[in-house]
Amino acid sequence: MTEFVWGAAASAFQIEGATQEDGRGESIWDRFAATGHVANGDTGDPACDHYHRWREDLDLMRSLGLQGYRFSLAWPRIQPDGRGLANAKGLDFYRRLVEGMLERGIRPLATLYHWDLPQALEDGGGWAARETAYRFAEYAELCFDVLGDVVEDWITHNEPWVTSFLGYGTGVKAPGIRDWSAALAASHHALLSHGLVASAFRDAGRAGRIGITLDLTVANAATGSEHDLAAARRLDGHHNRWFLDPLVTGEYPEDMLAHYESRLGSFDAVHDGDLETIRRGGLDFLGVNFYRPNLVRAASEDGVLGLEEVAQAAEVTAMGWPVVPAALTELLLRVRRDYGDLPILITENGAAYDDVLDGGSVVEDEPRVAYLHDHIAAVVRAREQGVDVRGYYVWSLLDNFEWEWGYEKRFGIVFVDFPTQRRVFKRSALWYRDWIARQTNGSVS
Ligand code: IFM
Repeated sequence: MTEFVWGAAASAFQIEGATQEDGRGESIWDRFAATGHVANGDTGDPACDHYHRWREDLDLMRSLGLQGYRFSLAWPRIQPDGRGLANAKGLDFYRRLVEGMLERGIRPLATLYHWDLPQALEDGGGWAARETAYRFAEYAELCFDVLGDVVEDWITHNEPWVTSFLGYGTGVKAPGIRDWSAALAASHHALLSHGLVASAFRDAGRAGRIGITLDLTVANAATGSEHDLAAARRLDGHHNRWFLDPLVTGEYPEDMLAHYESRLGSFDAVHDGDLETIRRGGLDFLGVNFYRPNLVRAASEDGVLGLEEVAQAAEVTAMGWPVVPAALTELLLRVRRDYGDLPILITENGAAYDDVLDGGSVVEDEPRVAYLHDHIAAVVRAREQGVDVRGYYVWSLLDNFEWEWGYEKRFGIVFVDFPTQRRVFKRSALWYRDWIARQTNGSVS
């Protein structure tokens, strides 16, 4: 991972479709969609039908000159019930996919968990149950055994903040549970599972690198009042430090432990040795997903965090997320200042807009071109100031299943006409292709 990699990212559930093929088991997102929690009744089928069209999609990547592709493995394809012997057909699919990348000169970056927990494990408590961390370690070994010779770079979790706090706290994402104590336990078990997997990876002397991807934010206070500043600090603690601190220093942040305990009672998910396991697992690199900063003020109504979001003076994307590229530079500098000189990959960055296929050969998406241009410039500025950023993966290659929003939100640089599955380049894909072509020898200008 010495040269800078320009790539694109996607995840299994969001693009593959074929949810009932070749022995795949049910995931929590299949169940969440089937029980009416996704806009327009959308489900994981057909998504981008990538399970059948992966060759065409890899060809698209090659034609754009992408150097890397971040994809995820669907745990329920590999262990339909989340435990026991591997389903060979599931692993074969990913083996073919990775070999296809290598044949096209595209470097694979594999994520082991991007939110599609086997439903059978959820039935046993999901991430709120400690057992799931051990099942995850078992699943990871199956993946390493079969793909370890062709994949060098591994990510254990994508956005454990979302897995735990949105999946088990606010319940807006699968499995849709609203129990903050369960969410806290889930966050710990996700981190523990990272520690177990990364330590085992190194102890076994496996070749390659292993890290985790966090969705980090810049938490700003709406005013300079003591209460609002404290609210911003809490959001930073909740969203960023709760994950970064144990991974880097082996401790949860004291202020957040005290805060959660004051609101939720004792936090007893942590067993002796867990924090050392998490720290020892450590990071060969840190994956950073960045979309937007948050502006908050203190609010007593929110039972747990005691804060609320305030609108920012910035343009917004189709998700309503403010566009503030300078915050990405600020975030990267902050990570280096507080956590040291970690190799960093920007494993996701991008924006949803209401793109329209109007019969032309290219879908015009100037706002996305501007978003990518300005955020890449923000990464370049951080690099110029010494942050060790080694790659950038645009989210996302294709329009896809945007979780509880279904197919309504389009993040792709390639438009997908879902009824026909036709792929059409957006202007941003061509802009990104040209940007990559202008970078020579892996350098970033
Ligand atoms: O689509 C998601 C992705 O799965 C995880 N990070 C944020 C993206 C946009 O919401």
